[in-house]
Amino acid sequence: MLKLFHAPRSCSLAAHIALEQSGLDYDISIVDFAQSEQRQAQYLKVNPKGRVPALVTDQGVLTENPAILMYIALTATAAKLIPDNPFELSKVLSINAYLSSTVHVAHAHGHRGYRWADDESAIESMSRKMPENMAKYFEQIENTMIEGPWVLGQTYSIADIYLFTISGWLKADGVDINLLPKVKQHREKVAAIPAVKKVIDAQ
Ligand SMILES: N[C@@H](CCC(=O)N[C@@H](CS)C(=O)NCC(=O)O)C(=O)O
Repeated sequence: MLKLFHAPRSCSLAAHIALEQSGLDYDISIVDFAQSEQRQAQYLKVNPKGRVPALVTDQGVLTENPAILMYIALTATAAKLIPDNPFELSKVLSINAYLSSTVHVAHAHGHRGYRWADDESAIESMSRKMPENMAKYFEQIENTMIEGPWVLGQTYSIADIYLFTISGWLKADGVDINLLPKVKQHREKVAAIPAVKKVIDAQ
């Protein structure tokens, strides 16, 4: 059985939703950030990066959201979480790479600037710029990445799951979602999916 190492309200929500929608058998193991469990030896044996998500499979451990989401989608073909068409599938990868490498990193500058700098004023400066960067990147998403109603138009995919997860941080990041009508509508539509509701309620 698959086992997801997950921290509530973190980016590992995406893998939790994908697992719930996949129909695969899975188990959740909570990593308690309040106790810094992600940095303790027991968890570092699972994921030496000290981050969630980590997905334990019968072939080994997978880390990184885009890889985990793709694994779930490719394993649970009946759930149709990725398109068959190569161009459309590559668009899913493109959006998920953008979310992971650009948007998530910009968000992390808000509270985890110590990853990139030691200097207090540099950390403070990164944190100050975070809302502006998140607003800029989400404007790109609003204008170029949501065909509507789903990211790929009529085809729901793991790009919707990942976008939903990261757009859930906008309020706390100081970005007004009302200025992003497509993103807002997308959030509402994903949130209404019963499997998503179930996962959110469980958080
Ligand atoms: N590139 C990684 C980022 C994972 C990541 O940064 N996860 C955060 C939660 S959203 C984390 O585990 N933070 C714990 C920490 O920094 O100590 C991915 O997409 O999976």
